[in-house]
Amino acid sequence: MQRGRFIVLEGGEGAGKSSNLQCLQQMLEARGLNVLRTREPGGTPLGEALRFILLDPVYEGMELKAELLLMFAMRAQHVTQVIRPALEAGTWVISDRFTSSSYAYQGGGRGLDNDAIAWLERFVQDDLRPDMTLLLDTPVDVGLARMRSRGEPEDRIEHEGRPFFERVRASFLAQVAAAPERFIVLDAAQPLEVVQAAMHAEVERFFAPLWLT
Ligand code: T5A
Repeated sequence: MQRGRFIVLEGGEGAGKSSNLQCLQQMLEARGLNVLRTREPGGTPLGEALRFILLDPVYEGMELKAELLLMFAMRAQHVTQVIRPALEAGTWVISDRFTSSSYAYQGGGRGLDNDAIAWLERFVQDDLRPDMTLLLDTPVDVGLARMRSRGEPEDRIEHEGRPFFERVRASFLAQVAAAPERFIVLDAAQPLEVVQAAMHAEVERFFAPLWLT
């Protein structure tokens, strides 16, 4: 049986990850593939419990290293319980965020050491890396305006100010510059139908050799 593929959607707040993940799922299922949709923080019962803690404003002032370690504790469970078994069973896994978010938020946003994040990445994931990461890139103001237009209370991380989110965006773009072969960047400030059409075309192109086998 052919191993499944692992696709991750990344981006800042309000970039449109959830909106585009649904479209991606439909596109892959239309090809007859089994698709598992998941998210981080979350993805398992333990991960969802940790998500609640990570995002609850009651934990304002959480130690930055504690935040990073909770992200990787969540990920350890997610990788072992959900992602690896699904890929080995031939299922395609599509995730709303993964380790690039740790580099962007805890590394770029919080200023933690990227070498420490890289060590945790190897410790928790061994050789598991996404086959493809779609970065939905928007100017920070666009994403924050979309997020706020939903009128929902802000979570602990959404409370951060604009400079924090500028650092997050800069980190995502630096990750792309360092490993362009691993990322597809989509201009997510465009209307949703335009973003989805671009995503569709990029995924078709990226996996074209696979569709032919
Ligand atoms: N985090 C996560 C870390 O700090 N480290 C880590 O390692 C990980 C994994 C939760 C938080 O955790 C942090 C990052 C986050 O702060 P989350 O649940 O993914 O992660 O949180 P958000 O990014 O805040 O999720 P959002 O739901 O806000 O953003 P989405 O999913 O990117 O956006 P979406 O699809 O819900 O769209 C937002 C709004 O915009 C509209 C949608 O209709 C919706 O109303 N929209 C568009 N409007 C116009 N044009 C478009 N192209 C649009 N696309 C979407």
